[in-house]
Amino acid sequence: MTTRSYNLYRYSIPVDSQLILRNRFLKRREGLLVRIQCKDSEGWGEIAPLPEFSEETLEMAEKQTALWLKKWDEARANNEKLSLDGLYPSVAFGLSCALAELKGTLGEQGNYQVAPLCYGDPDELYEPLNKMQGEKVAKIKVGMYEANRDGLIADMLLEAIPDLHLRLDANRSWTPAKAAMFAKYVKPEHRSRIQFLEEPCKTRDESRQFAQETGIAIAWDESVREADFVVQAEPNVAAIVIKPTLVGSLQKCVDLIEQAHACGMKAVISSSIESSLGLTQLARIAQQYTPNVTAGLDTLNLMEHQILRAWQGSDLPVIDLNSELIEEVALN
Ligand code: OSB
Ligand code: MG
Repeated sequence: MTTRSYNLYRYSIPVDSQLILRNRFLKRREGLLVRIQCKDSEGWGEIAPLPEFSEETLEMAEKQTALWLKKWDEARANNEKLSLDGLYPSVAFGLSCALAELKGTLGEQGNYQVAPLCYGDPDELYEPLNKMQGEKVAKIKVGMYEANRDGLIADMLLEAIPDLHLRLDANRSWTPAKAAMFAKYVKPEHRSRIQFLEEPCKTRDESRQFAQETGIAIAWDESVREADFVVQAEPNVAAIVIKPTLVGSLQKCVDLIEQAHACGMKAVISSSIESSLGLTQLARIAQQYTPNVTAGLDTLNLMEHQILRAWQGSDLPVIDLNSELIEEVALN
């Protein structure tokens, strides 16, 4: 009989998420870390529902995780597998990562080259862009200020840095008129260097229309998580954005990636503001399944600490299980 064991921890670390989550404040990022062990191997996973994005709360996720772990332990007698079907996305994702580490199916190597994020001041981009090797790609959150200002900034950057490619993210904030205003300020000869603009408008049809009228490629992000979404090749749709914490198990993410590739689209692994533990796993997933695509994982610096594992090249302090910011969850 094999021996299985597990632990569950809850973390809470200060975060400045205002810029990413727009008007939705989040002062601390809270989540769960799960460790499972079997014989000599162990695996870790992060389960961190993102308030306002995830449907499950941390409490719901914690209860479900505790129950799953108990059943997983009970299944050890006959070395049974336990399905992840029906679990909340954050729970399925975290547990699937822990299982993948345990089984050794998640590669060690990560793709730590991320698209630097800019929230308003384009000058912030010059330094990280200068350090980038290979593809020079940055991401700007748009739709927070005037659409013409967003257009001017994008155009200016594309003009100033001739080998720059941009990703933009409007999070469905524009009316068709505002989206058109943005496009008006981006010179036609610069538009092909916009890799994609995530979800410009409130509806998918408005976004499609925008792309068709402006020649600016778009990407689906919020749409990917909607029940009626199917991955399909469409004119002007360059990519789908995959946020595993909001999507579900690693297998479900891999299925989406494969569907995107089969349609000739990019799949971009993206952060839901996980701690460095989850974020480094996302970098490994990106390396393994989307090796030639720069991932959207530039969110570590919103946090004051890293947890257990360090992001390559980051000098943010790393806290361990002895920290008062991490607490073991009592399970029975
Ligand atoms: O709008 O894509 C978003 C992070 C958390 C919640 C929503 C979003 C994000 C990001 C992550 O933008 C960074 C990225 O995708 O590059
Ligand atoms: Mg987005």
